[in-house]
Amino acid sequence: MFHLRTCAAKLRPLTASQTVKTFSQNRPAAARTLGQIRCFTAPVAAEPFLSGTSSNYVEEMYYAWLENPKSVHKSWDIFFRNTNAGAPPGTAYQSPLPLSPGSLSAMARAQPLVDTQPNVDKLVEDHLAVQSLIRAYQIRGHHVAQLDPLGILDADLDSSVPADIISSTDKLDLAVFKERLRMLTVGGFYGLDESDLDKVFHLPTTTFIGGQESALPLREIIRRLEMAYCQHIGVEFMFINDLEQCQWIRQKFETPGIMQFTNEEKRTLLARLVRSTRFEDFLQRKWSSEKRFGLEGCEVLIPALKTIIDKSSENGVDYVIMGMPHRGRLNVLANVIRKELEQIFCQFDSKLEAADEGSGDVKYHLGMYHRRINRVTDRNITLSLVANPSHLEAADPVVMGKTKAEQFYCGDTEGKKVMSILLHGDAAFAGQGIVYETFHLSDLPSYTTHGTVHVVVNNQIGFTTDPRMARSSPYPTDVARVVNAPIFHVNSDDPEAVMYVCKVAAEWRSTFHKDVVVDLVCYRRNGHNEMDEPMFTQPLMYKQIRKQKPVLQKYAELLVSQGVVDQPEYEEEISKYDRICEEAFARSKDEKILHIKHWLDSPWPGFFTLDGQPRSMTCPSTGLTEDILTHIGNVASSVPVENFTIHGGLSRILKTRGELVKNRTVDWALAEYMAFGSLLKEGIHIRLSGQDVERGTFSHRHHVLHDQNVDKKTCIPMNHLWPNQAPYTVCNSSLSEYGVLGFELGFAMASPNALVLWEAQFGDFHNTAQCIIDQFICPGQAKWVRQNGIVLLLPHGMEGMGPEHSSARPERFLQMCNDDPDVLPNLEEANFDINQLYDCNWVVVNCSTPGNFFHVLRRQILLPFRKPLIIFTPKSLLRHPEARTSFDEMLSGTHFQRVIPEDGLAAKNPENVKRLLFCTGKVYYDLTRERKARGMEEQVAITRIEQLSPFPFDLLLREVQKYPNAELAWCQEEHKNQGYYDYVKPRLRTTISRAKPVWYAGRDPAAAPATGNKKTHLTELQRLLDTAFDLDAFKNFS
Ligand SMILES: Cc1ncc(C[n+]2csc(CCOP(=O)(O)OP(=O)(O)O)c2C)c(N)n1
Ligand SMILES: [Mg+2]
Repeated sequence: MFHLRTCAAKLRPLTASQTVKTFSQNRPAAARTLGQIRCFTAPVAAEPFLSGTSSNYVEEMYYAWLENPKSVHKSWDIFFRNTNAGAPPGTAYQSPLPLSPGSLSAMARAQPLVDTQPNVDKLVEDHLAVQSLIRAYQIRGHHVAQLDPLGILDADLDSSVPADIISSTDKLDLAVFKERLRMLTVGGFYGLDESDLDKVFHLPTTTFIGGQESALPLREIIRRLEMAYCQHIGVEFMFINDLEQCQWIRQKFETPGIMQFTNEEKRTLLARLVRSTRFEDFLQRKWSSEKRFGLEGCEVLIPALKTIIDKSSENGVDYVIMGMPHRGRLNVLANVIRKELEQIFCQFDSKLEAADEGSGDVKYHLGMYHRRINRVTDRNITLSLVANPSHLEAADPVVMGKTKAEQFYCGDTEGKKVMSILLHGDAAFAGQGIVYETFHLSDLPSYTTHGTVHVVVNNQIGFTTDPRMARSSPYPTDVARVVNAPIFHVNSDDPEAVMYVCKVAAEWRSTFHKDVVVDLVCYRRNGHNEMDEPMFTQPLMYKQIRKQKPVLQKYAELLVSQGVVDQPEYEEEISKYDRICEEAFARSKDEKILHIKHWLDSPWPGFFTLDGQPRSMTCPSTGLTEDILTHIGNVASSVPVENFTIHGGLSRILKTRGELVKNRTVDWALAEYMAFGSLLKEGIHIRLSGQDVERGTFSHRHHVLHDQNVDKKTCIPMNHLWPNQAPYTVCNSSLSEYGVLGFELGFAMASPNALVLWEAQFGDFHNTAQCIIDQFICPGQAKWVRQNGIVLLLPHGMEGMGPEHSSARPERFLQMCNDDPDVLPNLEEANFDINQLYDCNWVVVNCSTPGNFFHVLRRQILLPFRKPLIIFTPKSLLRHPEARTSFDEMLSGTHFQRVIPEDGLAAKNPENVKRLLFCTGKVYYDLTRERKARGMEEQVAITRIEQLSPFPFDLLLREVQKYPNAELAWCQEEHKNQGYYDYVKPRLRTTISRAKPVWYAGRDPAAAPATGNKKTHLTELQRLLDTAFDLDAFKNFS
């Protein structure tokens, strides 16, 4: 009631013309204006009919009237005018004029409600009831739509019909319908009567069912609503908080006769269904006992995707990046991407030899990249299917990231040229959290791809699990509601309905650049794979499926009956495609070698030689000239724009930076600046993404300056370094690791000429992105011959901060390195270090100096190939006065140091050294402090392993040989079962041909990464330092 009172009160102080202007100029401002108007003291109009649910409708009509007084029925026009003019309560309503006759033939039969002496209350209430009814269909019609081709399940897992819908659909026979109407009417929901069915009602502006008509008999209103919302399409959209978008959808589905197809379109659809169906049949005939995760039961997916692509191509898109799971993947490769059939068929040959290095992957995981002409639009189109692991939905953010990158590199700032399509299974879409995380990236400025079309192959089962046991939401697609994406559920046995929603989905994307979901409600004709027996677990469903006529047959019969095609023509289409398959099959037998390179989803033309090799096997110096270092340093310590006020604390930080530059030294933040800034100069785009990366979790970075006086006024000095420099993107991400790391990995796929970095807030948080690390980053090249140069910055270190935030879990990364701990490589080989890098699956480093961090970042790009780089980054070292590097170590000619040897007193007289301690990362500073305090600088040498993997066997052998009388020990601050020990020890032993033991100085094994007690932390640290410098510590073990 409050709502409506407000509405009525709002009417009072405005004249119609004034108000029309205010509201039509700027709708969003209306709320604010109204809020102020409510303060007027004029009494609230107390119209008897203005109550409860009616308020929304009156208000909606009121808005419509404000914009255009003619858009509402005359009676409402008068009412609003009277109310606005200050008519006392109860007198604003006047009997309207009769409707113009002949506007609709049905109306001739209709009883004119509006020209009889009005029972005002009844008249208004009936109109409101009709409006409520219309709205009920718009909101809940999809619950009644006939979505399940099998007719046994309810797509929303609920067989009841919403209480406010008068449905006469198949679910309800006429008797039930009448009873339902009676219940809703007699003193019931709407107060309408069966006799009202022939009365004519005015339609609100929020419906398009009238077409050219502005009023219809109630019977016709219900019929049209049912046609729009309760047939084979279920439209879910009324949760969208945007009137224009809702109107757009209503118009697309309500307009009478809007779903029309030309005969040509129907024939194309049939031909596409023929291909889709016969492809599956062909595979079944030839390889009946092979897993292929066929599409049977959802053959319509192929024409659906093609429709989305055709429509998007028509709207200007020329690059579509797709991600999809197992189901129907081969069919998509064959009939959407148009991979040569023989290349697909030869994959079934178990004797096929792999021509490329790596482990390869099963045929339904491989990616693909293909450029061709779209035959419908005659425009060029590039299609890329991203290779994916078995982990369902894991490829979603990767596809998004790649799409974003392709858009970025071609200057497509609105997503008009490049788009993505993601396919999903019903169980995975509902169950996997990454779907939600990916949706949350969809509208963020640095992550949006300006709309993705999602297609769900909703076969109403996941492996053997019934949806009623697999999800708590009505539909598997409910997750999409969080971003206000419209959801079009459609019965897959109605191919024309499917094509229609696909067209609308593509148009939606190109109109609003927002995500949209097409839910293909279908079935799975076979078991989960072709070997599985579905009757074990879904006996009734599968009995029905056995009876189900294939959609191709149904549609062909329909078109033959309509005279659109004739039977021989249809049969010829089938035999034509069968012949194509047979011929390709014959050719496939000639294929003896599998070139996984032919299945690359992201080729990097120009980066490699024509046969895919690196252009050299060397890496130039990663150093820079003094001028460049100084220039970057100066920009990094200044505000390079006028009239910009920064925070006082930040001024001090910049001043300190400036002093460092004057002294020709860098700290961690400055080293990173130098690396980024110099690469930008060389045309390398840099993208740093992660939670709070702009400032830096530890407040050391400050890559985005914020004006203290003007909201959202920022400055990124890194983008003010050089004329014609490459752009620098630094972006705080959503609080998701899985989604964002996947996204950045995808971004890094697009081009080798970009440094893409993801920083974890603390290193341990990477575990919520473990799937991306395990399935893509670590084995990506081995599985898919695809290189990727993504960099992971993982803050790591035991700082007494408790078990969380301490460990980036180096042991996990090291355990997944592919180098052999027991085999000493040929150290004499030319370019040993580069070859090692080329062979490894990823590079793992823990730099102890800012300078080395600078070099390794630059090396990442200067290498002639790409490998993922894992960097354990420090926390306390960011500000440690000793963790500084002089410009001298960064000048031209300098390199990344895989090992930093001892260079103090111990190195001067190596024969006197009793112990050679190896370590990595920040513990080095604890060790040198302790060594100094104990006066043991001549007895103990400390060598830092900066690049843990690939293991620097060559340099470490040199170190060991230098100190012939020293015993060897590995020292780490991490617990013994964690950190680097298990990785380093066997490799060190291999380096020295197991001639000596390698002792351990560090914390005991533990379940948690660190203690929660600061004092215990310090005690543990002291104990490990004691062991490291107690030259008798290992005597008893010898
Ligand atoms: C993350 C993950 N968990 C479990 C599996 C094992 N698995 C493979 S397919 C499948 C069922 C998928 O059902 P749905 O998403 O509905 O796709 P459908 O097979 O029905 O097309 C499961 C559980 C997997 N591949 N990935
Ligand atoms: Mg399924």
